[in-house]
Amino acid sequence: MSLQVDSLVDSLLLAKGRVLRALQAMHYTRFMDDKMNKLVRQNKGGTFHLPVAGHEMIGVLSAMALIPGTDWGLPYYRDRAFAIGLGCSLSEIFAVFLARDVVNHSGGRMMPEHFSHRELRIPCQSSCVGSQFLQAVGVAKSAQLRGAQEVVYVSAGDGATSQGDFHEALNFASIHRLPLVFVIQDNGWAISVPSHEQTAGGTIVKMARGYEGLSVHDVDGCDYVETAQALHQAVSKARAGEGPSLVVAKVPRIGSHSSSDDPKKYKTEEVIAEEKSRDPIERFEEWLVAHEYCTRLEIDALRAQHFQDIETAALAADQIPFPQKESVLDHVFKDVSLPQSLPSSPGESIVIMDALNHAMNEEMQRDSGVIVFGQDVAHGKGGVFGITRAFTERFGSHRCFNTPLAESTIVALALGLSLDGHHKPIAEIQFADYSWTGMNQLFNELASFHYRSKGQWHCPVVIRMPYGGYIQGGPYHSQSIEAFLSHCPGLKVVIPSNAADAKRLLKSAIHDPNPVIFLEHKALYRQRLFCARPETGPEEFLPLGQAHVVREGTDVTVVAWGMTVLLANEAAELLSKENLSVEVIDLRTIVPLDFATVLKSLRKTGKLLIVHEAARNCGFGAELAARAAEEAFFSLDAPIMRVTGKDCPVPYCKDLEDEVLPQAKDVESALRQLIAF
Ligand SMILES: Cc1ncc(C[n+]2csc(CCOP(=O)(O)OP(=O)(O)O)c2C)c(N)n1
Repeated sequence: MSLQVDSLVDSLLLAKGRVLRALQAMHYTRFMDDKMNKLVRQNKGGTFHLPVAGHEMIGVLSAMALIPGTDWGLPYYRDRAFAIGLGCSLSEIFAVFLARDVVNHSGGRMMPEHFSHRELRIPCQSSCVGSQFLQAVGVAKSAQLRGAQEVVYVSAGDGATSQGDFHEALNFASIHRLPLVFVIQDNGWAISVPSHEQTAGGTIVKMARGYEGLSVHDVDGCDYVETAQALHQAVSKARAGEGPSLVVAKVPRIGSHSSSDDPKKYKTEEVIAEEKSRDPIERFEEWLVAHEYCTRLEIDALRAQHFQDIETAALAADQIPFPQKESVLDHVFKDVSLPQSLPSSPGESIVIMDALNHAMNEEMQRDSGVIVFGQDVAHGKGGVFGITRAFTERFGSHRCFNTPLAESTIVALALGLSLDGHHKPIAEIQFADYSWTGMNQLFNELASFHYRSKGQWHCPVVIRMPYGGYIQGGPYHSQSIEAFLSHCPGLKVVIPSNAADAKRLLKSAIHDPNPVIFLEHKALYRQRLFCARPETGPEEFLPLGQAHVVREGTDVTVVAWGMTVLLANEAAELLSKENLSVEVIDLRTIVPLDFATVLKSLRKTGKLLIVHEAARNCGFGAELAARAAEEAFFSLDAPIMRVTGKDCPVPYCKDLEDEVLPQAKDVESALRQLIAF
C-alpha cells in the first residue's frame, strides 16, 4: 500500500532516504540504550544510564526538522535520539557515558546525556529539570536581534512543564515572537509521579493555548507522519519569523527512569505492558513494511548493520582516555584580556549613578552587541534608579528593553543571549533582594557553564544589582548578598565605593568574558562627599581583582567594601586627630579577591578589622578572617575583629535599621580596642 502524498512537503517528509535515515537514528538510539544498560549491569564503565526507549521517534524527527550547524538545540537528558539525529558522534556519546575526555562535551565534568556540541550548536546542558527553556529563549532572542533565520529547539519531559521557567519561557517567547520550537516529550511520568498528580487537566496542551501567538500541536510522538508534519510546521513558522510553537508529543517511557530506578515499584504489570505495546520502533518498522519502503528482511538486515555500528562505536569509545586529574580546576573562569587602559585628563565631578550610566553608554557606543534589559529599564523611566536613562531613545528598543517581571527570565535571557558571541548582555535585577527567584539560573546555570563544558562555551554576562541598606528599604530592599554570590565558583563579584571605580570597573566587567555580578549600593548612587570623583575617560579600565588602599596607616588595617568603606574612612579620619594611624583597604572586588594587598598591610600593622554590612554569620568577613589566620598568623598582634550587620533581617524603622547595620561609631570603637590591644 503506497502512501498518499498531498503536497510537496509531504513528498519531502515521506521520501525514502529520509524515512530510512530516521530508522537508522532510532535504531542507533535503542541499541545504544541496550548496550549501556548491559554495561551498567556488568559494572563495566559507566555507572549511570538514562534509558531513551519510547522517545526515539520524537527526538530523531525533531533533529531532522532542523538544519545542523545553523539551528540551535537545547535537548534534555532523555533526548539522545535528538543528539544522534543531529549528528553527534556515536562513539563520543558512549565515551561520555564512560566519563572519558571527549572533545564535544565536558572533559568528565558532567554526567552522561547532558549534551554539548559547539559546531552542532548544542549549548551544554545542566541537570536542572526545565532550566533550558529560558536559555533557549535567550538564544532565540539573539538570533532574532541578528536578523538570522535560525531556529531554536528546546525539549523537556512533561514533568518539567511544572517549573515556573516553562511558563516564563512561553510568555517571553510569545511576547517577542521568537523563532522557538518547544517540544515536550510527554511520557505521562516524572520518575514515579503520574500526569494527574503533575499537571492540572492532565496535559499542558490546554494551558499553553492561553499564550497568544504560540501554536500548539498535540501529537502522537510514535506516529511518523503526524509528528514529522507538526515539527515541520513549527520549524517553518519559526524560520519565517512568525513566532514560537509548542509540540506536545505523547510517547511511552518503556524503560525505567534511570539505572537507579525500578518502575515495578509504581507501575502495574498492565501499565508496563501497555507502554511497551506503543513502542515507536516496532510501529515504525511495521509502517515501513506496510507502505512498501522495505521488506521485513531488509529491515532485519538494517537492524543487524545498525547493531554492529553501535558495537563498533562502543569499542572506539573505550579507547578514549579519561581526563587528566590535573585538569580538574581548568575553566572555572575564562582568561580575561582587557583593552589597554589609556588615562585621560580628569573630567567633571560625577556621582556613582552618572558613572554607571556613562560607562554603559560608552560601551554601547563602542559595540553594537552591548544590550541592556531588565524591569523598567527602558523608555523614559530608565530603571527605578534611573541608571539606564535615555538608552532606549539613544540606541533603540532593540538595545534597551523591558522584560516581564521575572528574574529567572532576566538571568537566563542574559545567559542565552551571550552564547553565540554576538552580544554582551547587561541585565539589571531591580533589587538584589529579588535575585533569589533567578538564583537557579545564576548559581546552577550561568556560574558553571564554562567549567562544565570544559571551556567550550562561555557566558560574557554582566548582571547589575542595586543592593544594601541605610535608606529604610526594610527587609526586602536592603540585603547585602555578596557572601552568597562569592560562594559560587564561576561568578565574579564587584562592589565599587566611588564614581571613578564604578565607571572603570563596570567597563572592565563589560569586557570580561565571564559572568560578573555588579553590586551597586543604593545609598551611594547620589552620595557626593566621598563618592563623587572627576570623571574618568572612555578608554580607562580598572582590572577586576585590585584592592585599593584608600588611606595609608600603620596601627591597624581595616578591610571594607561598598558602603562600609565610607564608615571605615570616617572612623579613620576621626582617629587620625588623635594621631592614631589606620590603613583603610577597599576590596573593590570580592571575586577575584586581592588578598595580597591585605597581607601586605597586615605585615605592617599586625592588626585586622573587617567591616561589612551583611549579617555576621558566614559573612564574607569570616572568609577573610580565616585566610588572614591561615596566611598571616605570625604577623598578627591581636585577635582579628569584625564589625558587621547583626544576624537579623534589616528592619524598616530608622532606629531599628541603625541598630542592625554597622555604624561609623561601631567601627571607631572596634579600632580603639584593636589599637589598645
Ligand atoms: C529542578 C529539578 N528537580 C528535580 C530533579 C530530579 N529529577 C530528575 S529527572 C526528574 C523527572 C523529570 O520528569 P519529566 O520532566 O517528565 O521527564 P522524563 O524523565 O519523564 O523524561 C526529576 C524529578 C532535577 N533534576 N531537577
